[in-house]
Amino acid sequence: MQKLIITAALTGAEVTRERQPNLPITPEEIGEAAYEAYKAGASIVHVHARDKDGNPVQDYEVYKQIKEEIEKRCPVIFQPSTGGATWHTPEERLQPVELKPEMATLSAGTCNFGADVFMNSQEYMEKFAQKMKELGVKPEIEVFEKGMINNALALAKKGLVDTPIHFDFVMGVPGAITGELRDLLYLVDSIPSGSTWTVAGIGRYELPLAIAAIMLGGHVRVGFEDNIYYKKGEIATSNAQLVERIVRLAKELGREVATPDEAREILGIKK
Ligand code: KMH
Ligand code: ZN
Repeated sequence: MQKLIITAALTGAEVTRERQPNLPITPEEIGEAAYEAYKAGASIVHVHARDKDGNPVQDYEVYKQIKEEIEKRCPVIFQPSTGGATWHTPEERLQPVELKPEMATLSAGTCNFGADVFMNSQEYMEKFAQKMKELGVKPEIEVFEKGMINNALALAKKGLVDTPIHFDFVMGVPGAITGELRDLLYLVDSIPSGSTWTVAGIGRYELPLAIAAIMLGGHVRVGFEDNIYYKKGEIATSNAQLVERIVRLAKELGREVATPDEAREILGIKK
């Protein structure tokens, strides 16, 4: 089995300081959280930018500062979001890709997202994929529903996404696929062999899906974007605390944890 790639989704676009007092918001705080997560065992950090008031933004300049704050601290893979928040325009969402990060997310379809709709038309999926290909950015295909796998395969067929594809199954967003084990098995069974996949279980789904991914040969995403609790009723103290638990579980289950360079090799990212 491949070594386990752990992604820390540090901030997200939706969680507030009111709900999670330890949420990193400024570029310095995100840089420090990335370093702590890296020391704990994360090889990728998935990042959303915020302004000074904590509002989600997709500004090139803020992502540039975050990238610098991370890179001066550690060699973890920087993976900015092109999903942003549901109200961001596609043009805003694409801005961090101009930084030529090693990776970026690429959402592969439209779905309900709580009370909102997360819009990803075919036109814009193709534009995002084209831009990432041009700039040599490895896409992580975000899958919120099974049909999004088909959309990603269509992008690959058109030559806009290279194979093997790396998928992230985001499971448990209200309005999209739930995070039951049967849902995960269905998604894993639906991707071409040779693909890589990680799972981001939302809220209470985070831990059971992570354990399943460790056992099935997938990879794991944890962090405040997806889940703010360590356990029921107990707020997590840091993103690193959530990463540490995955490292402990992986050791118990006999799965080695990948360094950032090992993750690059598994994902086919040239440094
Ligand atoms: N915040 C969500 C609407 C991504 O980062 O690529 C979209 C999202 C996906 O978080
Ligand atoms: Zn995200």
